[in-house]
Amino acid sequence: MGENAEMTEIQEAGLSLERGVLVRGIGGFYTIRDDNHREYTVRCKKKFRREKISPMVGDEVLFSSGQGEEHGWIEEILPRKTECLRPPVANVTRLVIVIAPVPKPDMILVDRQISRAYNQGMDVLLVVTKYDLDPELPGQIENEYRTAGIPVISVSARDGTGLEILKKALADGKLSCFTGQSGAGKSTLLNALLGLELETGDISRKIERGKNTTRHTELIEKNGIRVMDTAGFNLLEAEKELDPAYLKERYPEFEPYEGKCRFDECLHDREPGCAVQEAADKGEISMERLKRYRILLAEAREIWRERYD
Ligand SMILES: Nc1nc2c(ncn2[C@@H]2O[C@H](COP(=O)(O)OP(=O)(O)OP(=O)(O)O)[C@@H](O)[C@H]2O)c(=O)[nH]1
Ligand SMILES: [Mg+2]
Ligand SMILES: [Zn+2]
Repeated sequence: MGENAEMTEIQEAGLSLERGVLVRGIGGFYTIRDDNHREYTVRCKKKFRREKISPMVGDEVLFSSGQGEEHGWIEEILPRKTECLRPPVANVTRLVIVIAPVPKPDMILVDRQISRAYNQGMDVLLVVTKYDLDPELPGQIENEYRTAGIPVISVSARDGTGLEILKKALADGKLSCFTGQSGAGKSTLLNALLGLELETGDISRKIERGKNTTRHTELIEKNGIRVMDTAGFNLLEAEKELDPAYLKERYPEFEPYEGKCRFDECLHDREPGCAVQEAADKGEISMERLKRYRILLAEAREIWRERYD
């Protein structure tokens, strides 16, 4: 109702609004792409700041395109299907976590991102890249995530391994977001996949400068694929707001054992008679994942205590 009333107001003011998706935002200017792949540079109305909403890459918006030299404005941000703060993106329906042998993968970070993706109702795809450097890593990752039902695709931007398989997996209409550590090879992989010229950088230089090569999120639409490139992580950084009691629900591989632990309230954190622990002991689920789950659980409990006790 409120939205409709506002729409009419805007229409009565004689503005004709167009619809598009926010593909980039730099220095207070946003680039909107319409259905015909035309791009417009616009600014954002102050009312959003008052409402504490900031436009994010991936947002579907209604905008005025501006005239001549005058830039247009974002007038409305349409309701978001999903929302992520790190990286700040909207409407992503598949999180693609890129893992490489170098820099050494931080699997806690990976599990944290998986948990957050599930929390938003996103799909997860693990992409293990730089196959040319280490053909063993994909198998290890696959072992850890098989019982969670999380698909793993192994690729190399260098020699082309797996690129066709990945392309096919991405071309299903979902909005994918590439994330992962800085230097994992996200931009290089997107260049190889889609024939782009995104900036890429040497790992040693990244570490020296402590900086990402990719600094701005970018939404790319090409060959039926909709995908975002984002700046990678350098540190363990995340939103740690999860309720500890719900963390286990983000682990699909625990599901078959729910209700089978001695205690109804079992959080699978070394309680006696824990069916999840037994499953890990028998190798039915990944012990590594369970260990990392307990680290994230301790973290969630800590945050919970700080906030509510
Ligand atoms: N051997 C090998 N090197 C790769 C491959 N893919 C990327 N690289 C190298 O990895 C380094 C980092 O690549 P980028 O694409 O800039 O990494 P990124 O994940 O986009 O990094 P940020 O933008 O900082 O988050 C570059 O030196 C690439 O040449 C690959 O498949 N094999
Ligand atoms: Mg990059
Ligand atoms: Zn248990």
